[in-house]
Amino acid sequence: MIPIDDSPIVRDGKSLILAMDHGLEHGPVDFEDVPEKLDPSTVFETATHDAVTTMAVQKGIAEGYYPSYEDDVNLLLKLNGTSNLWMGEPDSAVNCSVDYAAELGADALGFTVYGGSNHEIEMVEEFRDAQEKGREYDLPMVMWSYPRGQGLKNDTKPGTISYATRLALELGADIAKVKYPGSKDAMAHAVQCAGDMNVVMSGGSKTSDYEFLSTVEAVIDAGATGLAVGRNVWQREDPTRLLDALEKVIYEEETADAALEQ
Ligand code: FBP
Repeated sequence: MIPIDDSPIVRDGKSLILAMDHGLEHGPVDFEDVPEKLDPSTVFETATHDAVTTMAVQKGIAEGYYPSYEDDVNLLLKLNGTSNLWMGEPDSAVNCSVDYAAELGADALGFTVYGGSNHEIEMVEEFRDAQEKGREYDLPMVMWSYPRGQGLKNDTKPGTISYATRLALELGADIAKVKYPGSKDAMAHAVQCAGDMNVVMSGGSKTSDYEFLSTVEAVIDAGATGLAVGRNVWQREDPTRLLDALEKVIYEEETADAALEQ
């Protein structure tokens, strides 16, 4: 872990990572109700909101679209990814080098590790190479720490998520991105297991404004430092309204009720 409070992807100790790697991870299905969002520029526009500290994309999207937004958006380059077409044990192909991420203007790196998968050993070795190379560029490393595979059917049990944050700390991540373990207490334990490392919650599939903001409120109360969110923002008709509310809940630590009233 390196000090990241001065990193552009951190604002007042918190982060809101806008994720848009779903076209690879899930396929076009996530865009069925919002076909206009198939154009990555529309999501880069959303990422210019002050609440967003960085946008997470894969290499191809960065190459094609980031040059138009480099003055207004901080780039988090996701170095590995898998499509939903892959039917094997959870794994994630490294598709971008750290050198190339830096060349594209990355402010941070992202890497998925599926702890518990049959491929855990190789994934951790690949993470090692990326993490150590990232240090040469002073680029913070965000680990998508997602235990899954083999016997791990429920990947959001409290013990699993606490293990996910601890695993990220031990392997040298600077921010762990984990799923919500179902309660504020369970999230607080996961945060405790991460020591001084930042922990952010992964957004998940779209829910109502109130339900989502209430979960974010609980996560911030639990000591987490923000969110990495995709669908709950850009699948909305008005992402700006939700980002206005998220800004209040995350950075001003307001309640979901208060944030929605304004
Ligand atoms: P969402 O907020 O839409 O869940 O996005 C966060 C994210 O981690 C994306 O970066 C990624 O594409 C997706 O979730 C992967 O989720 P899963 O592997 O659970 O399908």
